[in-house]
Amino acid sequence: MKEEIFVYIIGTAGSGKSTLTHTFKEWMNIQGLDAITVNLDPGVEKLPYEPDVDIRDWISLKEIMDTYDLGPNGAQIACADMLALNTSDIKKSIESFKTDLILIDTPGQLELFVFREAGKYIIKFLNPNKSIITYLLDPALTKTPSGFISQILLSLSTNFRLGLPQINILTKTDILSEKEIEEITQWSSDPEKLENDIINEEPSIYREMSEGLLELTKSFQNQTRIIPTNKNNYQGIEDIYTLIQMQFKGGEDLNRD
Ligand SMILES: Nc1nc2c(ncn2[C@@H]2O[C@H](COP(=O)(O)OP(=O)(O)OP(=O)(O)O)[C@@H](O)[C@H]2O)c(=O)[nH]1
Ligand SMILES: [Mg+2]
Repeated sequence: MKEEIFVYIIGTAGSGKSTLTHTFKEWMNIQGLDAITVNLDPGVEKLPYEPDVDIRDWISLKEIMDTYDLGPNGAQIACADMLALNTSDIKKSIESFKTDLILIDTPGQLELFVFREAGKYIIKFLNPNKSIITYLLDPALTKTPSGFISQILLSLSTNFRLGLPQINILTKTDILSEKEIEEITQWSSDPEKLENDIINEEPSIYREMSEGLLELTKSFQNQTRIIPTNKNNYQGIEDIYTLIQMQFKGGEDLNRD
């Protein structure tokens, strides 16, 4: 019996979603574990992996732009809404693989999947009870205390909107110094440090605004923990896999081949 756990890989544009999809699948293969990749980005031209299921087989951004005379942003919105019309075919295609882990690479702009109806609809249609979100934090947006809080708020907003178990992941750690990685992971586990550090950041309005926001992030403390990863090795992937296991199987390993 295959597990069919759906892992939705979500993050801001360029945060490393497609790269993590690729690295995660490679790691699963090396471990002798079963997984497939699903590309839900109709506009992507080049992917670092060969998707097993690909939305571009049903929807093409270029075609939508031409047919409806839309610019790239309008066409992305139209495509996101059209995703919902193809869920039945996508589901059939995924089910034909009979696999344990389904790694779903979502469209570039987070709001297309998280805030429009289609994302929620797809999750519900595929399997809401066996779905988990991995939320990617891009170092470029996470390096300062205010950037970190903004990213955590976006992660919480994603969590609130989709209402699923969620794992926060810091991508591209190879472009950060050891000190920066340590600082970001400390902010995620130690709200007092975050509070002290934001006090020193300009503009001073952060001091007034941050109190309520820090309280909010504190109340979601178990969801602010983040796992560092990067594309050059498999750092963090086993931890992500273990957290997925714990969520659905109480920590038991999926069947190895
Ligand atoms: N140095 C470094 N670069 C990375 C890493 N992961 C991704 N990148 C780079 O970041 C850029 C964006 O990566 P993608 O995986 O395409 O990110 P994405 O979130 O799928 O991007 P969109 O779908 O276009 O929003 C690419 O140039 C990647 O090579 C990493 O771990 N380290
Ligand atoms: Mg991508």
